[in-house]
Parts: sequence; structure tokens; C-alpha cells
Amino acid sequence: MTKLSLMWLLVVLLVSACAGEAPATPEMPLETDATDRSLAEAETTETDRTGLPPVETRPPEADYPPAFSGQTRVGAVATETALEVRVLTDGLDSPWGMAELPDGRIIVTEKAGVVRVVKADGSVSEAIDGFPAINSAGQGGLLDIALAPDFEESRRLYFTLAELGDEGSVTAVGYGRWSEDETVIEDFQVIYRALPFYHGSAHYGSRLVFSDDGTLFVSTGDRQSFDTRMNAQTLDNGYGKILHIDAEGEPVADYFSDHEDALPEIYSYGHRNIQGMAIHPATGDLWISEMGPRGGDELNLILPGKNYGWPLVSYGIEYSGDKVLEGLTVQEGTEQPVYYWDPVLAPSGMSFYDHDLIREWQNDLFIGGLRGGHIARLVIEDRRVVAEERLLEAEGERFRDVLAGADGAIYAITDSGRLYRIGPK
Ligand SMILES: [Ca+2]
Repeated sequence: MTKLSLMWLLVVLLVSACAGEAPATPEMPLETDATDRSLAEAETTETDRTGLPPVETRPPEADYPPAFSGQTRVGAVATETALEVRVLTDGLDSPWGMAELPDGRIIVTEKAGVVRVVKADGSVSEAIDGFPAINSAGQGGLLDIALAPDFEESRRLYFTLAELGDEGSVTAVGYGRWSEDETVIEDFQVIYRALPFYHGSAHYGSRLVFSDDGTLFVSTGDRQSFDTRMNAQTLDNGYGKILHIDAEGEPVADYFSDHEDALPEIYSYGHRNIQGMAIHPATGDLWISEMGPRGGDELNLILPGKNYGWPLVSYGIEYSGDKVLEGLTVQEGTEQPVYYWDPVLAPSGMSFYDHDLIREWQNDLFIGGLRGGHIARLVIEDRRVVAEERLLEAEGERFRDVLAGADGAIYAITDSGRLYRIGPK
């Protein structure tokens, strides 16, 4: 027996031992039909908490073996609360990011370079602009949005965007002041650029998340081409990184001080394209969703100073069907994804649920899927995914961002211009 398989066995034994002691939760069906049970046991692994087969039934595209049990295709879970799904509006134009205002309205970015505000009754405001030149071609545009921690006094809003310059475009972070009459973003200024500029319109990232201490995490992408992707593995540039900056765009710490050329704002590296990022409400852990190549979408728990592998390590294959470089899924010095999807979900924006309204959702992670065409609900315990559910699969939408609202509902925007509200009946 190899060292690795011995390690797997240990993990399986440990996890199944823990699962055996765990008390029944509302997510675990207490009674299961005998036929269902034997089917479930045949198709799922020992770590499955739910006893149900995985939601994914299609054959994998890359089909690499996982590094540990429960890293992909965990058992299904089904929400027991009766849900009401409403389309608040279908009148948005390629919405990309959203945030909740203190009064409960939702403020949304549109790729073309404006923001709009949606009220609970579904009415949509006029376009609010005030941004610099943006490359809105391809995957570019006005991207994510976040309220400054002191928004109620400062009226300051933060954004990521694909800023357009003479040398191409770049993922940039900036802020401006939303005018009192709500018609314009005033004095917008870029405070950070994930350099270098590049002539391409893909893999910009990007999400913005404020930490409790008022500092800002920003995610980027590798800019997609074979010429740029190796930049994810070097520390002298902003591609394929999580960046940690303060509210004025300055580095918070120097996580790679032992590397001479490292940019001090780099928090983690080796990422392909990160369009989802959220902080766990109970543990404070930073989680991201990451677009992989074919069959290699990842959920990662982010720790500072770590290498998340891309493009040296991946569970996916090239769009051509070739291996990515050496076709490695494990390499010393790189972090394993907590979870991966093969075939892909194309995970975009995500949010943890932290509300009493739907108790069975407490601390669960909701991720919008573009290719998957649904919202993935993941139940996470001890930094592992233990159950997965697909929500709104019948809608046939590309879910770009997901927000857990202060009212206990889940909000989601789609590329087709819809804003959904998902709450109890
Ligand atoms: Ca990875």
C-alpha cells in the first residue's frame, strides 16, 4: 500500500467515524426507503452524510481520482422548508455584482458600466454612472460592488472593473461617492491595479470582500491566455491572486517577505479565475469559488502565503482535451481544493447564509453556477463539504452572483437580466 492510499484510508476511517457519531440534523432524512438506501450505498462514498446519491449524475470530463473522499460528488441534500421563488425583475442588462443597501434595496452593477438600484417591489432605477473607461468586451465590464464599512456616513461604494488603458485592460479596484440624489457616482478613483495591463478580455476575476477589520480582499484571474497563465505562479504581478489591501489600496502586510520580487499585497496565488469569494459567518474563514478548465472547477479555503496550484495542478483538462501541462492533481507545496466539480459548474458569485429564517440553511454556502445553470447549496462542516443541493435548476439561467439578504432571503442575478428572491413560502 502506498503512502498516499494509506493516507486516504486514514481520512476515510476518521471521517466515517465522526459521521457515525454526528446527531441527526434536519438535513439528514430520518427514514429512507430501503431501495433508495441500497442504491445510495452503492453509488456514494463512506463520508456521505446524507445517504443520498450525489446531485451530479453525468460522467466526468477529466475523471482524475480525488485526493480524499468527499472532495467531489458528495451526497445530495434537499431543503425541507417550502420555498417561494420570485423574479423581482427581468429588466437588468448583464448584471454582474450586487450588494444590499442599509434600507434593504439591492444595488447592482451592469457589465456595460453603470449601476442600478432595485426595490423590493422589483422597480429598477435609472442608470447611475460616473466610471472611467471600461473594457466591457468579453468577460470585462463593471464587475463587483461593495459598500464601504462606513457607507452610511461616507456614501462610499467600492467596485472592481476591467479598466481600459493604452496597453490593454486590467482588473482594477476603485471607489466613489454615491450622490445624495442617487443619480451619479462622484469622484471615482482607481486605488489599485492588478498589473500588468494586457490585450485580452477574459479572466479578470473579480470579487471584493471587506474583512471585519475594514481591509479588503480582491480576487483576480490569470487573463486566460497561454502567455499569461504562468503569471499565476509568480509573485511579481497581480494575475491569478487573492490580494489584501486597505481601504486606500495599500498593502496590508507582506505575506511573501522572503521572496525578493513579491508584491506585498499578494495573499495567495496559483488561481485561474476567481468569481466568487465570501467569509464564513461562524469561523471567519475566507472561501473562494474558482473557474477551472474542463472538469476542474474548485472551491478553496484560502490561507495566506499559500499556492493553490494553477496551472501546475488541476483536476481539469484543457478545452482541447489535452492535459494541463503535466496533468498533475497533487503536488507538494500546493493546496488541494476542498471540493471540485467535474463536469463544471462554472461557479460565480457566492454567499454564506447567516439567518434564522431558514434554520436548516444556517452557515451553508450558496454559489451561482453559469454553466451549471443552478445555484449550488453546499453544507460545510469542519472545512469539508458534506452535502450538495441544486436550487432553481429548472430556470435554465446563468447565475452570476448570489447574496444572502438581511431579510433571510437569497437573492441571485442572472446573465439574462433577472433578479430572483428565494425565501420561505
Ligand atoms: Ca487549485
